[in-house]
Amino acid sequence: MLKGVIVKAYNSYYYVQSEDKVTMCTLRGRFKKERFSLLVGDLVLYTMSGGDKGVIEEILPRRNRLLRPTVANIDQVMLTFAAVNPDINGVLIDRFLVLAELSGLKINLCVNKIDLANPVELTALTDIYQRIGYPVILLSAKTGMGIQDFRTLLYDKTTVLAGPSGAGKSTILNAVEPGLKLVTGEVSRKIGRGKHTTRFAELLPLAAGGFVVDTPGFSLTEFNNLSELELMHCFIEIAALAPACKFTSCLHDKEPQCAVKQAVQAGEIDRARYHSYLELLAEIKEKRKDYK
Ligand SMILES: Nc1nc2c(ncn2[C@@H]2O[C@H](COP(=O)(O)OP(=O)(O)OP(=O)(O)O)[C@@H](O)[C@H]2O)c(=O)[nH]1
Ligand SMILES: [Mg+2]
Ligand SMILES: [Zn+2]
Repeated sequence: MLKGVIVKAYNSYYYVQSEDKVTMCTLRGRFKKERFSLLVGDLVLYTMSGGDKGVIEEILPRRNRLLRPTVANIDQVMLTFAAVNPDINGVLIDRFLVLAELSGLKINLCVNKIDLANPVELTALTDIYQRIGYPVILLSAKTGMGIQDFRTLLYDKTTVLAGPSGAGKSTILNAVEPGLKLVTGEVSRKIGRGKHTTRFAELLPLAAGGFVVDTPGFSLTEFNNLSELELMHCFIEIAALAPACKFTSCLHDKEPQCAVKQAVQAGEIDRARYHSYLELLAEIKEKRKDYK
């Protein structure tokens, strides 16, 4: 049997890549009921069924899966922002980070369009995240600055680019691998709003080895079904201190003898991050009230 990875699912065919070859595969009958649970990124065993088509015989265990877009077996997420247009800010980063942290995947912070940025202001912001432990990658897809290093980070991995619309995700990927020819700019945005966009993710192969997933930008407004505790765990530097609080149920808001609040006072936890956390905590509480 041959082993490959599903790079695309379309019209009840699965496109399975093995080495440099992509084979259109159907699913063995006994798997049919699992059809909708088979994802792009899944590793499968398949046989050739005559002609150039294949049949998927076995689905190998899945390491992880991202919900948006639904892709399996991802190595890392590049959370991508523009330094300018749309302007980056801490609250925006923090909101996207909450969603990204929920996936449990390794997260890198990419800031694109540094050709337009004020380096001093940008560094002040990115330093906050670097101190927490997020790798920060500065890029300009336009001038090519940082693209070579970025390419190195993608080598032999499956990487998802996610972030606000207009950040330059598709432009970055085109700079990394010109053959991808992804749609960028206003056109991309118009398609994104239309009905006929490919709603399903695709693994795009890199010549050097590895795959990337381009995703359409989305705006973050609400966090559905997120509990206070889940939120807290998405702020990794806050969650790390929580065990030192007096109350095990401490949400680091009004509670006394709170190690997190002490760390904010001492300047060990960034105040702006803490405020983002409180703001989101309040949103969750508010939403709960609405449902009652
Ligand atoms: N100045 C500058 N402009 C850039 C850079 N990278 C991308 N752009 C521009 O930013 C705009 C948006 O780029 P896209 O690559 O379409 O952004 P995206 O993140 O893929 O957006 P969505 O697909 O809507 O999520 C385009 O007009 C690009 O030309 C950069 O490094 N510097
Ligand atoms: Mg795009
Ligand atoms: Zn606390």
